[in-house]
Amino acid sequence: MTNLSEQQIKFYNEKGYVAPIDVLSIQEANEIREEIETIEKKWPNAIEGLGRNYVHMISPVFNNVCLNKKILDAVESIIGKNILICGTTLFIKNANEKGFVSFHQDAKYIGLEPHNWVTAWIAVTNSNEENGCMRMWPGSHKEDLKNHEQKFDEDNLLTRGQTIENVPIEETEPVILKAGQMSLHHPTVIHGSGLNRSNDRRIGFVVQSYIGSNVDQVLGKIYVQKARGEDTHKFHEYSNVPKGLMAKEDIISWNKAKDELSKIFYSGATKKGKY
Ligand SMILES: O=C(O)CCC(=O)C(=O)O
Repeated sequence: MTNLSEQQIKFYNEKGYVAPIDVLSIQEANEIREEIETIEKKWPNAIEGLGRNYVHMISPVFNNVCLNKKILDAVESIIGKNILICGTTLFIKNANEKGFVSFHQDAKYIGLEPHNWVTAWIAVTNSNEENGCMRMWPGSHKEDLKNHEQKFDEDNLLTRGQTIENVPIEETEPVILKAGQMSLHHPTVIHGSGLNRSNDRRIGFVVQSYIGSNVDQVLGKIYVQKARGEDTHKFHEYSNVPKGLMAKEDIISWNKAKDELSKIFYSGATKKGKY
């Protein structure tokens, strides 16, 4: 078993995240990057904007990562044995672009209740302070949801540019990962990330999120896949398991799932962003 150790669970409970956790080999991480770059070449723009979501529905490579035993063992230590995959997102920061992620709490606009869920950020490339790794405000998950300003900045990788103001950077901790490692973070921990100042891309494949089977979606409809255990509550419809890379029938289901997700992301918002 590769469950989290007692020490790692204590760290997560105290800080709202835990890292680094070794889950993939460098070859497996490179295979994900190759899959991304193959899609980008053959289907330009397909995995940009809203298309960066639910990519496990159109590629067996991404889907298999979501079902990785080491990842699921670690996730089980936090949310228990009945685990569903409710979404995936590619967070890509290209070299020489101005992408950043403002400080926010995932639970603010995502509609997943109760908070028996955890986000797995899997490093496809190294992720460090130079290329804009995530920074966590340790212990912030113990507080209530904060006010977020909806800024819709052009370079913000978040849907609405949702921003918690006045986070003391000096109190935040960088989540430094090598390709193939992952971090797990809590639905209410305050986190964000800065610019990529390196000459290469920074890529995170993010399972957003693994949810316990007792977690409902209160803002709309999501498509899930069973990862482990039993679906005790049967709240959600199931997504397809991809038949191949960009298979025709998978693309139809993918488009439907992304449209529903967009309704959740912009529920109550005055306008839509590019994701
Ligand atoms: O990739 C990033 O820099 C931020 C990702 C993020 O906010 C998340 O996974 O919740």
